[in-house]
Amino acid sequence: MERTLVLVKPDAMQRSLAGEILGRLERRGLRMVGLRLLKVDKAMARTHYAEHVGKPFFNGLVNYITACPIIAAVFEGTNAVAAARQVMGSTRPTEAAPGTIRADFGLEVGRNLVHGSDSVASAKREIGIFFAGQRLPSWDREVDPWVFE
Ligand code: D4T
Repeated sequence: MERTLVLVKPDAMQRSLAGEILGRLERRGLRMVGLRLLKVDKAMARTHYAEHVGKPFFNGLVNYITACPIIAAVFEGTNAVAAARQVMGSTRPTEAAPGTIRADFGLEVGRNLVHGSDSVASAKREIGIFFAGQRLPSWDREVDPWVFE
């Protein structure tokens, strides 16, 4: 069982696609274990995108991710890191497979709607940034929602 960090980025928020995006991940079978609406500040953006410091698109990336409130979510499931990225499609929307979020809703790499952690180690680091100090609930104890005790 893995966990991965998902961001619904500003372009998706402004286009009212948050429900669509979270719904696609849910329907795949991934379970939500963390959910936050927040406005990312510059410091948080630089920490999250530390691997891209110095790249030509870095400043644009920071301005983009801090543009308006976004949703940060943690999804859990079998191979959650790969499964979430599969639902999202390739980073460049024009290279993403049809049926993926990025292919279905985007064209520009700088407006690619979503973020998904690229490894279990990245997920751990990124969940630490967006859910610092928060205890995420567990789904270990299954409860049938149709049975009332
Ligand atoms: P994120 O991190 O946003 O999920 O994207 P990926 O994991 O799929 O891709 P990435 O780390 O390589 O890129 C991070 C972020 O930078 C934007 N970007 C990327 C850009 O604006 N121009 C570029 O040339 C590249 C490579 C898009 C995603």
